[in-house]
Amino acid sequence: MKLLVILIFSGLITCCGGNSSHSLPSKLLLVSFDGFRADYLQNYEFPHLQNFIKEGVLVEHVKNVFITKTFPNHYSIVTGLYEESHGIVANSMYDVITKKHFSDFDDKDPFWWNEAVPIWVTNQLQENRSSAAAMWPGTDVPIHNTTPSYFMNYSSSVSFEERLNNITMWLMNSNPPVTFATLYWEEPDASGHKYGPEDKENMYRVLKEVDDLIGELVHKLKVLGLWENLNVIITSDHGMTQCSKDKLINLDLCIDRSSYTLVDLTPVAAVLPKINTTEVYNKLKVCNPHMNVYLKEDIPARFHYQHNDRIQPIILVADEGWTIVLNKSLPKLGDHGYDNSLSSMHPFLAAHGPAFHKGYKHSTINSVDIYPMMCHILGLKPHPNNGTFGHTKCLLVDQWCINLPEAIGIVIGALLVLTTLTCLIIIMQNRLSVPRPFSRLQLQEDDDDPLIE
Ligand SMILES: *[C@@H]1O[C@H](CO)[C@@H](O)[C@H](O)[C@H]1NC(C)=O
Ligand SMILES: *[C@@H]1O[C@H](CO)[C@@H](O)[C@H](O)[C@H]1NC(C)=O
Ligand SMILES: *[C@@H]1O[C@H](CO)[C@@H](O)[C@H](O)[C@H]1NC(C)=O
Ligand SMILES: *[C@@H]1O[C@H](CO)[C@@H](O)[C@H](O)[C@H]1NC(C)=O
Ligand SMILES: *[C@@H]1O[C@H](CO)[C@@H](O)[C@H](O)[C@H]1NC(C)=O
Ligand SMILES: *[C@@H]1O[C@H](CO)[C@@H](O)[C@H](O)[C@H]1NC(C)=O
Ligand SMILES: CC(=O)N[C@H]1CO[C@H](CO)[C@@H](O)[C@@H]1O
Ligand SMILES: [Zn+2]
Repeated sequence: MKLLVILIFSGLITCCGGNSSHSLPSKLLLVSFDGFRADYLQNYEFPHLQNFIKEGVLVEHVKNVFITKTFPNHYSIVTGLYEESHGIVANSMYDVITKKHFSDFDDKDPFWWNEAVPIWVTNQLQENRSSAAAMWPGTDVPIHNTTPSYFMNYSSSVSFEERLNNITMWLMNSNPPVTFATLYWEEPDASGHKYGPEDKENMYRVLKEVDDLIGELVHKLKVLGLWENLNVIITSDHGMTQCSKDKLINLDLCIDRSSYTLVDLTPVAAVLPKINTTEVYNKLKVCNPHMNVYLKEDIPARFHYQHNDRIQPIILVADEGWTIVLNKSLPKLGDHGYDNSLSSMHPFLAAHGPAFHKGYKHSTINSVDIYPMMCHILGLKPHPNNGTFGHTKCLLVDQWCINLPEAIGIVIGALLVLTTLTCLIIIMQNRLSVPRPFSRLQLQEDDDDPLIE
């Protein structure tokens, strides 16, 4: 009895007293290692990343968005939107109405980005908060007239150390405080393209370098005293698959180049016919069995890749590992961009910090679910999006979650217990109802239990 009272009392004290930790604004650092295929984690060693996961959470597969390319997927992570809804539908785009072009080297016109509001902009519109970016597609563009308060112009020649130094400096010394920050790194994507993911020897070396960078990141955060209070998400935009010179689809064998404009090439080609769409479609349709050809209106709904002017009238989707070319040899040994239901296209997600459980593993979420989770951590009201907050509840300490297998287990368990009890009661009643001539009242025992005094 006394023990119970003490327990209840201490519970009241812990939940109603000491709210100092809640008054600090939550901070979040979002890190992307481009092209980090989910199963690299199973097939290679990552001592530093595994340590990070041991004290945090891991989502083994993140189902990303179609097309599984870099710019579109990075924008989906920070907006929670499918590509047709955020407007960055490829790394290379053409807008028929304005005749504007977009490419990864010419991406600074806000026109392309303004169909959505990325989280760093929303974060900054809240009182006394700023955002910082050590690169991330779109962070050097004034989207809705707003860049992060602190950012770098994109340049692949800035070292990881410099990106890390500057982003941590901004996280520490800024006023108003930086509560949302991004960090982007080009590997293992660049090497994945160059060697192909099946080149174990080279990928081993490259992935060890990536793991060492994660080690540097954690070390730096610890040295600066940021580690305990900062939430850190490490994820990626897409995976990588092996390509081959024997898996080429040469469009020149099927159709004259003069009859269409090619806005994007492989593995998803965006085709803008010059005169007769039906004619171009009919020729491409029979071009190669390892390529699906869709009129815009027939693109499968599961791709969520249709309702945007920047999606061209015909798209060609190569089968996994196949490369679309214009009478050329194989350009790269590894590629991505394919169907987002292929597990080779999926990245992973790991997270650590006060918002996350410790030592929890989860099988899968969608990349669009990351946005509502980040908004929750930062206390921001999310813009309308395609993610589901409920999918990430199990990762978060302040949420009550129960996953499906557990729920089924509990229901079955409860049913078993109920059935057993019912049977026991029936048996007991049957026994009691047998007349017992010599039964008499039992003396009531003193129920004062000395143990709980
Ligand atoms: C913003 O923060 C600064 C410094 O922390 C403080 O002086 C100022 O009053 C704050 N402004 C608002 C509107 O909260
Ligand atoms: C990083 O910070 C240093 C020191 O403030 C500055 O000189 C440098 O230009 C910054 N680097 C980038 C890429 O912005
Ligand atoms: C980015 O580049 C633009 C144009 O080259 C320049 O005006 C601007 O100062 C640069 N911003 C930063 C943060 O380096
Ligand atoms: C492909 O290119 C070669 C020369 O590089 C040329 O001889 C050949 O005709 C071309 N084939 C097609 C189908 O355009
Ligand atoms: C387009 O091509 C198809 C098939 O070749 C043909 O039947 C149709 O008449 C053409 N339409 C126009 C507008 O030229
Ligand atoms: C995705 O979210 C946007 C914004 O709420 C909405 O307009 C769009 O219809 C959604 N897409 C799907 C497939 O639900
Ligand atoms: C017990 C305690 O620390 N209470 C604090 C909770 O937070 C409010 C506002 O941040 C403070 O005013 C209380 O003193
Ligand atoms: Zn790439």
